[in-house]
Amino acid sequence: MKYDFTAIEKKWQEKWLKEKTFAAVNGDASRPKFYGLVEFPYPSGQGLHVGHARPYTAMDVVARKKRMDGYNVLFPIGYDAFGLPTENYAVKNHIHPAKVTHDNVANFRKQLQMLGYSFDWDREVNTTDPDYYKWTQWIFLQLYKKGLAYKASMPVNWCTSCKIVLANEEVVEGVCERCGGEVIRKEKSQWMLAITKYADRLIDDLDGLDFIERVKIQQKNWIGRSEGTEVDFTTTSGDTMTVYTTRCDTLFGVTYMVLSPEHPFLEKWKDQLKNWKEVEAYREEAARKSDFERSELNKEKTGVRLQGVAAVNPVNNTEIPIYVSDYVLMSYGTGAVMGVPGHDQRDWEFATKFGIPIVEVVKGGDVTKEAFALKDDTGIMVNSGFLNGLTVKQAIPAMKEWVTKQGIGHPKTNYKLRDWVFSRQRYWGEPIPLVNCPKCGWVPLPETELPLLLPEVDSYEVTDTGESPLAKMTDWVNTTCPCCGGPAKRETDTMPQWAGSSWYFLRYMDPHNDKALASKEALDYWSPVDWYNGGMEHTTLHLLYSRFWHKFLYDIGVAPTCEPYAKRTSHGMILGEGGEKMSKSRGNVVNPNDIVDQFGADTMRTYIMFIGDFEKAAAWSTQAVKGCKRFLDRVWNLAEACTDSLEHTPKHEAAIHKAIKKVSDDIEAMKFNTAIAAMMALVNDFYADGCTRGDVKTLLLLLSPFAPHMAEEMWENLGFAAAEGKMACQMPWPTYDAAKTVAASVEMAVQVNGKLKGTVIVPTDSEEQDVVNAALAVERVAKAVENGTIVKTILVKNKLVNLIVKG
Ligand code: ANZ
Ligand code: ZN
Repeated sequence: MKYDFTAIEKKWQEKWLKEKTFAAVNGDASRPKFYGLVEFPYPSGQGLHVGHARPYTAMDVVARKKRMDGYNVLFPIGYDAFGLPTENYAVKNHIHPAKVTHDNVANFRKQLQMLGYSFDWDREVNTTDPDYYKWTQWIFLQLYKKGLAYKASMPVNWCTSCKIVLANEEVVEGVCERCGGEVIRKEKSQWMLAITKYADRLIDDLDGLDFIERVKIQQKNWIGRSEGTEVDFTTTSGDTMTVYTTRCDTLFGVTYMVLSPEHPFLEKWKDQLKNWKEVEAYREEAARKSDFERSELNKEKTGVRLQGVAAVNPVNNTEIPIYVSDYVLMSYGTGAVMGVPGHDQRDWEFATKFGIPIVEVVKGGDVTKEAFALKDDTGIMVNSGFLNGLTVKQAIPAMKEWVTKQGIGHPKTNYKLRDWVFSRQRYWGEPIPLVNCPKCGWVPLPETELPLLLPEVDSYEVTDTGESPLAKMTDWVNTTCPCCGGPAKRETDTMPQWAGSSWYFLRYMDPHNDKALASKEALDYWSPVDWYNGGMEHTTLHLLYSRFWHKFLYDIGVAPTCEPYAKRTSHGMILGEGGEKMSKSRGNVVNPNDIVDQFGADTMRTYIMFIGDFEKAAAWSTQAVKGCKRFLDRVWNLAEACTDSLEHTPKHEAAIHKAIKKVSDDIEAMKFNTAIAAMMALVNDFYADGCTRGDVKTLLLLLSPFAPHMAEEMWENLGFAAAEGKMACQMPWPTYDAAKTVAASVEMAVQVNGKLKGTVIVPTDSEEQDVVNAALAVERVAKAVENGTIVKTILVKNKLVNLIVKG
């Protein structure tokens, strides 16, 4: 019989869909639950990418095995469909973004089904569906009501080409992540979410989670908790200038101060500053740079010394100059720093350029050549009054205590994490359900009025003032205040794309609920997600945002657990043939449709799991795809090669039990490639020594998570479906007998003085003397030792014996 993968795959996909084979059952108490999650795709016009296929196939393999292990498995999928690419495409082609989304989703769905993923298709979600975004808006209102959503005038990143405000994370190396355009800073009133209030919990709660270490580290670094001190310096203007430092031990080494160009003191000191014009020009120059450019370590330091105001170092009452310089950011700490050129390299460069004295306060380096910044805190304090002789480690708390007692400072924790800029001046996002009333201020819409639908507009272009296209919809904008009934205006900004993906995993638990984002029963039953696999690129944004929303939902009694995901793993990228990133411009993009047409979905799935270590990047190889196809062809032909017996071939018994153990363990550990290698080896054994229908039966069960269509077809053809009354995917996962995983006998290499002389078959785990006796029975070995004496025997158990012969 020919392996007609096209017909076979279509047949089983239709059956699974029709029979809802992979439906998860809410509330089933008879089985343990398993919730496996993959990051839902953005339905772009390009369609599904092989980069999706890797994580999706992996979790599909896990989900299929878990079902066979007896779990009630929730393995859902949906579409993260709001966002800029669709909107930009809609603008360009004059098609409504909803239509674009609909078509792209239809294409994605088809492709996902074509790959045979065992998703529960009745739980599909789409973030642009009003029944879905109703709850995104509802969560936003709860955040607002708890004071965690607030409006602030912020210096924001403004992409001059997209004409849109970008979140910090959308600015990559100083340019717009989306279009590569120039990013400048602009003041704009924005909706903000107070994620920083959750910073400590977002760090501390990582301890209890089974996240791969590099994910934990990245999250911690992104949040960037820093334990330091705020210290007040008096100034000759009578103001108190507060700085943030992690090194208060170096206070005796402070020889100047720096304000960031946006610091409000500059404006305030306008009249006292003799060189205001110069300062003003410097500020304008700085405004044109991004924070990224400004904080680049190697850049030439610039700045202006303030003429007319100075500061006083509180530890020695010395007057020191104040500068304005763009290496100090307004968005961190207090926007002001104390300059310690002896021990901070940026300060050293600045002081050297401006001729500021450099004082050594920690012994060990040569501060005339560079700043002495020890990585550890064992350095000894010098030139530092009451700190002299202490180590840095001792001096920090001592100085902290001193400034606190003097009433000029206190311990302070800072974070790199900023509150989340939540407004977008765009059309294709969730409308923010708030109304601005001249009398009542910001008023939330009553929850009964949700969803607040996105109105139809004629053009989706942003206005050049940077306002959302919704601002042009005066009929929609002008409304009545839900509070006083007077005339009021709707918010015209929409939510960022991160909103819908911050809680979608909860909606899957109960996707059609119109009373709540999900019922309490569903949330209690399925929470938390047992295993979430996704890309490393989502570690700091999506993963952090969704943990934040989930913690908030936990705090208000909606979510039953304080963390959404028990386990997080991450896959490596799929690179093009030749190891470069896949891209249109390189012309090396592999389209899953082509692979499926040519080789079938089962080959595509097997190959993408076989491609290499799951956590590492791997390059596409058409040659290796063909190799996987050959493997499946060989499996297919076993149906005709096998004998009718349902017993395992005695010779294969150990190999089969070993393979079951290997494939079982490897799937749990995401070592899919070695699981497949084990099955390939088993198939080789079957061909070498013949096999039974019983041997093939076990193989099909092991193979079914990887190549499910072929497995079902052969299962049926070999009569197992009829005999068991079940599809392979509904069978219990095969079990192994640990004792049987050990073969009764092994073949060992025999060497004499390191040279291979032959092999012997001995009982597994044989002792040295038994192996030597068996070896000496081999003619070539006997000859080689004939004229000497064995002075030493080297035994590598079950592998090799080496006889050292002299004489
Ligand atoms: C004096 C000092 C001496 C510092 C020394 C460091 C080494 P982290 O660890 O990242 O929190 N700093 C504070 N606010 C700043 C701002 N708005 N822009 C640029 N730099 C700022 O870094 C804290 C250190 O970064 C602070 O400690 C301060 O320099 C600087 F030997 O104060 B330090
Ligand atoms: Zn009102």
